[in-house]
Amino acid sequence: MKMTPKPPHKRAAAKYALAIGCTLFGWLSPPVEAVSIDLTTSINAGGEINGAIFLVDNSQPAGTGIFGRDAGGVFLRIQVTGTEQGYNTSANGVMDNKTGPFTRDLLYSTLNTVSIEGSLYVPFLLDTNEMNTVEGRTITMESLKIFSSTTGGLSHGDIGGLEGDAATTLLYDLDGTPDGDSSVLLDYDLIGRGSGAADMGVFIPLINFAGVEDDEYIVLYSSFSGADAGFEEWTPGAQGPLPPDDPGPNPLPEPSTGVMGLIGLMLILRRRNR
Ligand SMILES: [Ca+2]
Ligand SMILES: [Ca+2]
Ligand SMILES: [Ca+2]
Repeated sequence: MKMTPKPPHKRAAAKYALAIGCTLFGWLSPPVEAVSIDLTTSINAGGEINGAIFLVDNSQPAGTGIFGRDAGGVFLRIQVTGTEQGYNTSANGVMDNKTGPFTRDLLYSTLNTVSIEGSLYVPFLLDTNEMNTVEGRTITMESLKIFSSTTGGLSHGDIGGLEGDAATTLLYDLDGTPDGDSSVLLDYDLIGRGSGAADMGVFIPLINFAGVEDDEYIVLYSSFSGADAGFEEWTPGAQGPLPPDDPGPNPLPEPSTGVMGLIGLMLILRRRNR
């Protein structure tokens, strides 16, 4: 439908009304708090955004082909200097993906679950590769969107195309509600092993995947700022149940409640990814 442009005085009045409306809305509604998790401070750092848990991980070795081998291996590699983005697909030349066998479609049936304090989560691990300098070593994950898709080999060149594809359903959004525009700051070498060790474990509530069929694909889109050096790569995490639901053959001390108590979980993940 073609819109008839408003005369200038009506446009100004409309803008004025919009400004007043926005001000009133700002007074009446609580501000949407952006969450920024800093995983560079210690190996015990962690936090929660829109229900997902983000923790420092030190799984190793994390070299491509070894990283996450027990859980299906690397499914996405992204590499550009500055701002970079990509999502896993078996199509070539998409966004800032590195093409090749390590960027590929991922079937939902191949993913694992872990139990954290009585709730099930789908785990993913990220390994970043950055410059070994004070300024270069950090990288910020600005976006993380996880979709199901009834078709594989998607080749949209922008995130709008991916979101708008009738085959995809958004399951998780780092920038969604209730937390709003959020981010996670990472250090490629927090534990001193560079790109040979993973950097972050991400745990998405299993309930977000409700209704996804085993033969559907899972599409993980992520974008980063402050990127340099080599590629960032994603792999599924290993299967649970894990502490505190299953103490395993080498019981760990009972974790305290809350995210900080989950470091024991990461120790188990590290063991299972060797
Ligand atoms: Ca960097
Ligand atoms: Ca964001
Ligand atoms: Ca990099």
